[in-house]
Amino acid sequence: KILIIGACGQIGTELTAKLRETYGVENVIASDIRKLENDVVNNGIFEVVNALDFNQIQNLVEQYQITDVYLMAALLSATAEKNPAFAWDLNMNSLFHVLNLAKDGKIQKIFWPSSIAVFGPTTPRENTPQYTVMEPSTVYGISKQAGERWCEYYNKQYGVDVRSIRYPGLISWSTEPGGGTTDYAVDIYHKAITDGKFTSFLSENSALPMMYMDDAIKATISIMQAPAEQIKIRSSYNLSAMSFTPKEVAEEIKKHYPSFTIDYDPDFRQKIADSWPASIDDSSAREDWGWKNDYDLENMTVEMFKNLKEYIYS
Ligand code: VAH
Repeated sequence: KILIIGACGQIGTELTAKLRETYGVENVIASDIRKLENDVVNNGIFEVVNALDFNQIQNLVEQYQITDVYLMAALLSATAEKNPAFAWDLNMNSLFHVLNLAKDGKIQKIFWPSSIAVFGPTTPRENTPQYTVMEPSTVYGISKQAGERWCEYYNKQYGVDVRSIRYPGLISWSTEPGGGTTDYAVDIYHKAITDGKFTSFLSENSALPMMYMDDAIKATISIMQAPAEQIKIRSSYNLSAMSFTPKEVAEEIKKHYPSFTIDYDPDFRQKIADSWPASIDDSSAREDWGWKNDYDLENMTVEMFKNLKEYIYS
């Protein structure tokens, strides 16, 4: 049985739907601090849980005889800069709670999301390798970097089966991002349909690694399904699909909406973006557990507009 913590978030929402489809509604317990009126809450088992409350999590694990936990509760990069102490508390202590449950033999397997934010201004920016300089300069990046170290430590010292991916910016038509630096790349598709124009909070040539949500969910489930011996890296795997700038995604959008226009008004998030890689080398994930992306900028853009028009703006 599976427990998802942070099931109502940007990734959690789509992950919950896919896990229910894959393993059966009765085998997936969704939880979040908020009980929203949405599919996560209405289409299966849902519990309110605070990811910082160890006893609440432990009780759920015992009540439902949970084996696998997906810990998706976190503060993202832009929000974390505004609330460093809380970001550190939430991002680290929720991880310790789950790692300790596994150490005590109460659960078997953990998925924990890391991010390209573990890299920093001193990291080689192009085709960033799996192993390289890592000096993150954001609170979010520091928490993800520290979390990776703890995951590897619990694996090596206590045999905890924890698996992790360094997600790039994620783009979905059905879920909204919640306070990240890559959020513009979702908003731009909505604004292309509703306004025909968009103001980007990143400058025109800010290249960042990105991925369509379907690929991210596929990677998450596939790393969890792989035999344990294939998961050779127990900190976190680089994962990549595409890389683009605001200008490049705008050009792609113009193929569908020729009159679409973009302008640029960078804010504090520009500095965060400038500290991150522009593109990622994910050959370890491809070799170790067979990762392969289905979407690039072109076919993602087709899917985004098709689904947004059919389901959101119909
Ligand atoms: C953020 N989307 O912008 C997240 C992500 C690639 C960065 O972790 O904070």
